[in-house]
Amino acid sequence: MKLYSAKLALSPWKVLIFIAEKGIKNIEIINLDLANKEHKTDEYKAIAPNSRVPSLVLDDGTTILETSAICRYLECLYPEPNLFGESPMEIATIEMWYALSSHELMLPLAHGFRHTHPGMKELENQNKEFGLAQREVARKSLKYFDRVISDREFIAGERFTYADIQVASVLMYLVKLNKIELSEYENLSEYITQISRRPSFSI
Ligand SMILES: N[C@@H](CCC(=O)N[C@@H](CS)C(=O)NCC(=O)O)C(=O)O
Repeated sequence: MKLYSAKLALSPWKVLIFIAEKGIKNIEIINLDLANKEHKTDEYKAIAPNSRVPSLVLDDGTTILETSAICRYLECLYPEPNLFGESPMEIATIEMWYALSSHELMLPLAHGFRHTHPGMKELENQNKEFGLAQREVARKSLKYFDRVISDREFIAGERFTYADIQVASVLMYLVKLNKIELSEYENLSEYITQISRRPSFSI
């Protein structure tokens, strides 16, 4: 299998964390240079028509796009350690926190960054006003997630799951890029301190 990835890109980083948590060794990592638009070539578009990373190409040439779809596929091939839940309630809880954090935290932070940062001009049809408004939405969500994490070690229950990969990577990657100080959110800061000790997060 081949994983098309990119250095310093959030979505592929989540898959790399997932792979490290599982201890999967047989995936070749191919890094595309997004700044040089290596993801916009005809050759890569034949693999990923949306010109996005990550994409996972199987040995028979089949391609899987989308971070969660790739991780779910790998979870089926490598069930241990389980990261998507075991009981019906646990599966639903992980999915719930994944979806909530995607819509209410990751997207506003991503828009806040992509629509305001000069370095993103080439990749985004920027609307600064929209970006700044999304940043304010993100601040409210950060407050909400700070309260949520105040009484627990992990976002979706008693153990580390895919929902933590989502929330922690988003916080580590996108908060600073929005010129927001994570230290303003005491409980989230503590959560990140703990999660970042996991070896999978140092890749
Ligand atoms: N929903 C997709 C998002 C993938 C995505 O947006 N990847 C970014 C890197 S983090 C990308 O390829 N950006 C290239 C561009 O914007 O042109 C997923 O979860 O895999």
